[in-house]
Amino acid sequence: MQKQTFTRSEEIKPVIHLRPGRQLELSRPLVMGIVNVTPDSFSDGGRFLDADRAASHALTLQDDGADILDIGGESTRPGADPISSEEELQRVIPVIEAIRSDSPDAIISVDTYKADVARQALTAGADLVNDISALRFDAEMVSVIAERKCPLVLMHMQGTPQTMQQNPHYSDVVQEIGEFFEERLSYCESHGIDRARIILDPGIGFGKRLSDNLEILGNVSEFKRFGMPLLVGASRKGFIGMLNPESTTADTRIGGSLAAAVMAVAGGADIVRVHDVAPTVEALKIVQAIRSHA
Ligand code: 8Y4
Repeated sequence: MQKQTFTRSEEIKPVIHLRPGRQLELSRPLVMGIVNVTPDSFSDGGRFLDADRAASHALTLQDDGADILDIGGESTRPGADPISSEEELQRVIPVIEAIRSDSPDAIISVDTYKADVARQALTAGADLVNDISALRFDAEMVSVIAERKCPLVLMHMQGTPQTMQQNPHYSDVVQEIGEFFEERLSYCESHGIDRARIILDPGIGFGKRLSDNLEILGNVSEFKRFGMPLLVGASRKGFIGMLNPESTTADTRIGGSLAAAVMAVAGGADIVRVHDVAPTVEALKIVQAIRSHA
């Protein structure tokens, strides 16, 4: 049965503006592929080999259909230790440069909460900044984003990566994340960051219990009230392992990750951040076909 008489082309097609002449169209769910640039613990081939490996992984993810490549040098897994900005720069800058030279049209995001890293990554060719601290960990970050006029992912986290999983607690997790977004948006606005460049992210796994993660993924649509792009990252996270402890597929939690990505998109997520790009792209094509048929 036909539910609406107007055509889809009459609907507004939101976009995120990147540097002049480049934009991200949100007319279908987008896939952000995860590229970790961390030293290979099994060899001491050195930084060049680490960067080379990461850059070729990034290009594979792009071939697999990733719309955005998210390059990160510091692990933000629960309990992971921070690294210096010098160390982080030496890891991520060569990778961004290599991707940019091999693939001039790639859309590159830099996963960092450090202003120095964001600044130099943008100069090296990154298009947007993915800051898990939502501009709270480095006081200089807000001016980098305001000056460069680049898009920014504002992610919710309770605590810090070192402490966040020690005793997370909410009385209403969805409401509290919404209040956090309000506060961070007014901070951005008062520092000259245009709302049109901001992407909101509830931060699955960042200071959240299993029940909090399920509550968020079941209520993604609540965050649509901001009228802004939404990003959700659930890929391979701990809550999937809790629900599927015997998950085999090379320990990737792939089936669980696909289910979480599909549920997030069904709730209105515009971008999903994933490790397994090829199967996610396959799954989201079917989601999109079902939605446009409706
Ligand atoms: C296995 C591998 C298990 C990785 C867990 C993990 C998000 C993010 C991360 C997110 C945004 C992660 C940098 C955590 N998660 N950025 N970053 N949103 N915007 N853990 O959800 O992938 S790192």
